[in-house]
Amino acid sequence: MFKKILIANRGEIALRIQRACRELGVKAVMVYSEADRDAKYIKLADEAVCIGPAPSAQSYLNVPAIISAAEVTDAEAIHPGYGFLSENADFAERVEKSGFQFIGPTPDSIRTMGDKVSAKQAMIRAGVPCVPGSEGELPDDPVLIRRMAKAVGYPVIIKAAGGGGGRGMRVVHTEAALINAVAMTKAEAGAAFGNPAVYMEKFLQNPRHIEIQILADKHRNAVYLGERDCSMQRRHQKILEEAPAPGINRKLIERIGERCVAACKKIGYRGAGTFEFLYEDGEFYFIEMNTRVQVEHPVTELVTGIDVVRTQIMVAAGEKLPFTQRQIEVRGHAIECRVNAEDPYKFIPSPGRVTTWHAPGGPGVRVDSHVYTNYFVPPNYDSMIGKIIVHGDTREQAMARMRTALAETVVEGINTNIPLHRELMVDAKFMAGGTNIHYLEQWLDERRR
Ligand code: MV4
Repeated sequence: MFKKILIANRGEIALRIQRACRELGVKAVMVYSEADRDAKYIKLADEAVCIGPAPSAQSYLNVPAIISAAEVTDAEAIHPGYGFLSENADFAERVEKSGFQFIGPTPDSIRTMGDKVSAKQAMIRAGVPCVPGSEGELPDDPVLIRRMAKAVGYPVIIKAAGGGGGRGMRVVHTEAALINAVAMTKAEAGAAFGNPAVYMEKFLQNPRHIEIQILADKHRNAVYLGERDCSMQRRHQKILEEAPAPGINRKLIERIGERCVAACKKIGYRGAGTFEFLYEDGEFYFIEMNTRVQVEHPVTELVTGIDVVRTQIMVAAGEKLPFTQRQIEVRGHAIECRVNAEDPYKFIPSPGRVTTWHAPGGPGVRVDSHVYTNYFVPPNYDSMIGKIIVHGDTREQAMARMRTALAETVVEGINTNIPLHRELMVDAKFMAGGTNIHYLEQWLDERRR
């Protein structure tokens, strides 16, 4: 096992990784920006190094500063968390070339999955079901593009190879709009991602967003840890996630999970990863793979009892996965509410001093947050300041526990979206389960009227 790990992130995930290090008897080095200097999780670290001013570009995205911090502290490995440099293949490569272990997949895997066209091609080859479409980059010839769209059937969606997570996509409903839409998406993709390549898919109108968590070691062992339902989102920002996904046939999940595991073995994937699928009319369609630990990993941890972050560190150190697929069971139900420092109705960010922080507790309640009374939420970063996660024997019990947890929670001094979660937890359609990716935005529209 490593003696010392550098954590190249901030906030709740930096604290989450630090806790995993402690449990493994590994020393944790934190890097921080000037905006995070006074945070308690920095003081809790074995060592801490300032890597620059508040703006991310000069601190949490500052590769030379992070590598130097690892050098001066004699860290052996770097955990990138999520966001920031976590899916940057060039960063992973620089980390390894500097003699450190990157806690994540190989730069090659990150690069393949970062390009959504090569990711899809890898999945098609590995037998993972994908959304019908161009099976590669679109050609320039408008005749071929029209022919392809006709074969796929309208509506279609044009997506940028360099995009992902909802960036660089355009829905096309008619042949008349097709060629212009392709040109526009290509131009935007070239400007935004430095890669004008686009591809085409059948546009699914009312899918759910279901993702499969996998873990793989350096010895070609891989397992899946069931699925998460992440359909409750607004503008591609998830606000609430749950596991398992309500109402989906377990045998179908097993079949898809096994495909994901086979794909991991085929491409030599290692570390934690997430296969994102759209689920519609009883079918799964792969869309993207994330090569990092995700915000919503705790719901998987609560239903499987497996520590995803601890396992990421163990497999990066070369250890074998300490469990087999047969030993993995999904037990009960877990729900996560993301706590954002923002107006619960207008969604404007609400940074500032937290004058009261009272976290909930009790059976089956977990809070992942770096916040405390008198913590200052800096205006420079994502508005998520923590997560309330609950587990119960059934979905009903999990929802009941979440209602109690949200009722106990007190955050003063800033606005948060907790009132929104309180309303959702008593919404009849959410409570029934199985709402699709459009439900939250529709619900918000109706509430505004
Ligand atoms: C789609 C789709 C419908 N059909 N692809 C948006 C984020 C990116 N990961 C992929 N996205 C979508 N791709 C096809 N072929 C609808 C979406 C989509 C979406 C997907 C997941 C969660 C929320 C979403 C919100 C709007 C659109």
